[in-house]
Amino acid sequence: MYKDHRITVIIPCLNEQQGIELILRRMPSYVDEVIVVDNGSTDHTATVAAALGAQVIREDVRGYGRAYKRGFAHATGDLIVTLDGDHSYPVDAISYLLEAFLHLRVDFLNGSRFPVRDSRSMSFKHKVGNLALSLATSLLYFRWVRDSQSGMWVFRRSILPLMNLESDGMAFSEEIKIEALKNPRIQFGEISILYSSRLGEIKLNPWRDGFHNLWLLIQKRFR
Ligand SMILES: Nc1nc2c(ncn2[C@@H]2O[C@H](COP(=O)(O)OP(=O)(O)O)[C@@H](O)[C@H]2O)c(=O)[nH]1
Ligand SMILES: [Mg+2]
Repeated sequence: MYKDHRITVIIPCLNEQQGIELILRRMPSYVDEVIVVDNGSTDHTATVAAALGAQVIREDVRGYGRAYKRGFAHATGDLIVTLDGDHSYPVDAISYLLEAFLHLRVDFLNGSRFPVRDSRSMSFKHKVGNLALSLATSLLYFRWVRDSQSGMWVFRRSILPLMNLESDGMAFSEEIKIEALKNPRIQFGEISILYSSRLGEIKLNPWRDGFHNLWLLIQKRFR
């Protein structure tokens, strides 16, 4: 419990045995529930996560968005915190995010990786892609968003029924933010977090996922 709120942390993982171990070892004790959604990792992700106290849920259909939707269905906390299993997002900043979330009285708080402080954490290509997609989101939805592709968010579980989450892949990250941004019943906020280099192998395909995400932004806007 964090200040009377039950906390669920959800982590989608595909072959992240190194990262998930570090994350779970650093998980703050006030977190009530940690859900790792595994899509058939072929390494020791599932056993490591279970041994370190996470609830491991198996999702058979591949995909980042698919994994999150499965995790959401199992979550019981009042507030949900998300992050990647690659140890690139700051586990130590969960209390900072929760504190900001409560202080700002928002329903959805996005952790922005910008400005990037550790230049090794994001390649030039990824930086340009992330900023271009964030700019496109801002222009299409008339709302300034610094990092539409961030994987670390805090939100009230009670807003889930207000959002229409269709994407099963990497575009899920921007979709959930768009759904939060454009809904007048959901207060959206964003604060900066420290992003660092990932452990293990990247699952994102920059060109394919980048253009797919741009297409989704446009489609959702004009539908
Ligand atoms: N369960 C599950 N997790 C996935 C899948 N694809 C990616 N992930 C996880 O989602 C997170 C984000 O992927 P990552 O490769 O770090 O992409 P990036 O952070 O956008 O560069 C990582 O924890 C991955 O292990 C998938 O198909 N299923
Ligand atoms: Mg990552």
